[in-house]
Amino acid sequence: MTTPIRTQVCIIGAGPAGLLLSHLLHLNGIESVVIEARSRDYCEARVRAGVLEQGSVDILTESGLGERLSREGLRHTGFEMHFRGQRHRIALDELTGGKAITVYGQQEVVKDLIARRIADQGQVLFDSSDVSVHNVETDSPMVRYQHGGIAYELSCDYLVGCDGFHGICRRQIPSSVLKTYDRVYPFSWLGILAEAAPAQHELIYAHHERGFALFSMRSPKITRLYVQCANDDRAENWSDDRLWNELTIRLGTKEGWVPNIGPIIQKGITPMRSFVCAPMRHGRLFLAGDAAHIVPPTGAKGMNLAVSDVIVLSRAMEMFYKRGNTRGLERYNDIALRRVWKGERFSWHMTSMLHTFPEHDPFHEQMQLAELDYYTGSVAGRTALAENYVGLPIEEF
Ligand code: FAS
Ligand code: PHB
Repeated sequence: MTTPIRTQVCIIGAGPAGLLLSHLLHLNGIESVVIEARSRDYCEARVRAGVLEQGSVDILTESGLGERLSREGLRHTGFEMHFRGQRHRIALDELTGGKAITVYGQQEVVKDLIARRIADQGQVLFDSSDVSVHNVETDSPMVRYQHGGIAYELSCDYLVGCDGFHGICRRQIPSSVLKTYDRVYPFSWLGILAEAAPAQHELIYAHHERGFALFSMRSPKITRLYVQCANDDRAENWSDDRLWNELTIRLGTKEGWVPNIGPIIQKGITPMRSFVCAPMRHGRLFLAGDAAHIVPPTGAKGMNLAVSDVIVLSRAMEMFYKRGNTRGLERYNDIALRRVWKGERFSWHMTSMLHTFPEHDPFHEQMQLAELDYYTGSVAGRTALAENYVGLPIEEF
């Protein structure tokens, strides 16, 4: 016995993409239901991205989610690149007419979005199971799922797959239609959270002959750090001493800057991948966020590309529901994909420039150092880095 129900937009996945889409649709009077496999606690506890582009900060602020973000987020007007033991600052605000990035953990964004959806009586169905997708090529897609021990059949006008890289929605696009682009890198990142006051207030991306390292932070008391490691490496292979020794060598400068050391409270390994699927629409199914694309985190683009997909899609749905105009829905795939590919390019470029590759010979390393010299040594080069890092503009329909 299944209970038939209906909504305007069904969203699968309560990560940043699904939650933000539901919130923006609500503000435009469009009804949605979010179906999420995991618990609320699980979704709020996932430690992932840390950097918000200017456009992500703007949409959260403009849509009423800026209070804690402005109070607890760390606004950065620059970041540093270290190589040959020297530091090079990229002055984001000077190079982009005042834009910046904000360090604010993805889990904080998710907490703010969930709290607001609940406050607005939004339907976010955590702990859903047996989720399946049907009829996406008709004008009434349908989702079957179990929630609270009851089986439901949810019909909708549009279905949006915000279910991440391992979700079910991408698979609804026939293999005769779907094209995928995939690059798995020959290394991973070992990330740690440490109870240590950040030794400086801006992020550092470091190229070193021993491998890449990244210095970031979560608060005035918590430092976030990453080291490049082998794909088959494991967090337990890295003692605290080995980690701090490696981080100090790779991030340290000739003038003596080193990160502060403290108790490590979280360790985890993240593989590195570039992935895109096209199209991001099939029939009445749309894909947004990691369901459609993955980037190596070197460019801090993952969550931000999910946000920009959702900004475009929410504008398209507003155009349809308020004015009966389908132009935005028809243009979503082209506009979203064009910005995704530019995010993929920047993430691939930062990854290629900063990491050691097993197949690299001395010539490759000189090319990396020449790239780093060029991009930090000229206004044109620094501007190219800065405008990508703060986030490229989103096209209008
Ligand atoms: P998400 O994966 O966040 O959310 C998808 C949701 O769908 C999940 O809650 C999942 O439970 C749910 N779901 C899946 N299948 C379902 C089903 N069948 N039914 C119902 N629900 C289903 N990005 C950065 O910018 N910087 C970083 O440092 C960074 N680090 C990362 C580290 C890790 C380990 C990972 C995995 C990703 C990292 N990312 C990083 C990228 C990450 O932030 C993503 O870009 C971001 O989570 C994308 O958000 P969503 O598209 O909403 O997908
Ligand atoms: C983080 O703070 O987790 C972070 C910052 C910048 C990146 C990736 C991760 O490029």
